[in-house]
Amino acid sequence: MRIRTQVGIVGAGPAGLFLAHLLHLENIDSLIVERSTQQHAIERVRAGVLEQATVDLMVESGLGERVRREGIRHGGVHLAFLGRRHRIDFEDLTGGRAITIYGQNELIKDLIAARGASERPLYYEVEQVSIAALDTSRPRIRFRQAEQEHEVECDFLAGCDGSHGVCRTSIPTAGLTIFTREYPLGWLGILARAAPSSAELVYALHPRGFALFSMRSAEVTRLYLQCSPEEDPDRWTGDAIWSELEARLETSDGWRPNRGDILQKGVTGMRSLVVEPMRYGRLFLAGDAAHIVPPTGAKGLNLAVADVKALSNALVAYYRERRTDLLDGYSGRRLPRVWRAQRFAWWMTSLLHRFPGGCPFDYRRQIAELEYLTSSRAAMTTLAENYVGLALE
Ligand code: RFL
Ligand code: PHB
Repeated sequence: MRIRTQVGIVGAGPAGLFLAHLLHLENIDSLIVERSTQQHAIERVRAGVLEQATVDLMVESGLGERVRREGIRHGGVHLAFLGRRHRIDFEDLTGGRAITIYGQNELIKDLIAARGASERPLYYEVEQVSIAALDTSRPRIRFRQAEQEHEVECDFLAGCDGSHGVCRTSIPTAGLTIFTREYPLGWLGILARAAPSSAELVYALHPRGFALFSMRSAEVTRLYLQCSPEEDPDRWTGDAIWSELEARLETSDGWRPNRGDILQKGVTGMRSLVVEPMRYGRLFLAGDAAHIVPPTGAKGLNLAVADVKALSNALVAYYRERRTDLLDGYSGRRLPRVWRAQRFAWWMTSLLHRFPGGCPFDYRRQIAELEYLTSSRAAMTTLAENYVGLALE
């Protein structure tokens, strides 16, 4: 079947769905193709920290109802080392800015509901997705669904298909430069039915490695342990996970996470990647398709939302006034902000993990940095400003 749309979007993660939503509000048509099932897209456990600007955009674009009711506002985080917790007060250090705990799956549910209400097309479980004619004025998406071949003729393509998608790899190698860095680190993450024992997140550096205490609600905690990127999560019993989390997180005042049933567990590897430019012809990359950050700075989802806000502004200027300057400037404006987040995520990762092959010197240096970070207002402000994030364009 041949289909025509204005913006063809590959991937229905936060980037693809949010872009489609912003375009719909401006009466711009789009079509989204998604490889996985709707259920898988909703259930995948990933990010939990929304920057203020992300929440503000949800509210401004009519998606604010549930996040305002169910999101948990946090005015700071704790850094734990040498058995003590130190609070970094974001609100005080950044003139009232904060973060909000709201699971990525909740955002996805809100966006799917908005897409449904728009009555514009969203195809799940598509196969053999390919994109073509990127450097013409009629780029295309081809895919199969339910034994049927489809070809979508578009004005523009948005590559929102994450870190393993087809859009980035469809760009001729001469058309882009990829900057990448692998870390010899992984996170074993669990979701547990246990009331959070701390009101705010705890990032810990322990001689045995990094650990993070986070949450999703008043009943559910989310915790992570540094491990090898090749770690098999099934090798870990529930008891072993809790003992290791307690060993790394417990502080000398007796604070520790509450134990509970483990609802989900998984291992994530860590990588930094930036694609330059974030555009090829009429294909625009956004979110994890354009850049991957290690999760320590909680930036990935927020960067994806900031990208699609900038991209939707540029597309609106094109359709309203036939202006192409914002489209031409999209990559150039986004990349400095992407690199700023990339630097922050790299720094948080280096500060808080024990690297394989690292030596006692490294650990002492990390402790010295943490001591400085938690005692100097200037240093705390640097962390706070970057963690709560920049205002959107
Ligand atoms: P996504 O979410 O990966 O969505 C891409 C979608 O594209 C689909 N797809 C295809 N569809 C059609 N055809 C193809 N050929 C396709 N190939 C792929 C996929 O099925 C998928 O549905 O990318 P997007 O939209 O750019 O969003 C990025 C975020 O998901 C990601 O950056 C965050 O989850 C990163 N992240 C965090 N970010 C934060 O801002 N705060 C956090 O607290 C945070 N914690 C995390 C995280 C990521 C984690 N993992 C698992 C990597 C914690 C973890 C553990
Ligand atoms: C999470 O709650 O999943 C989370 C929080 C902070 C991070 C990464 C993930 O840095």
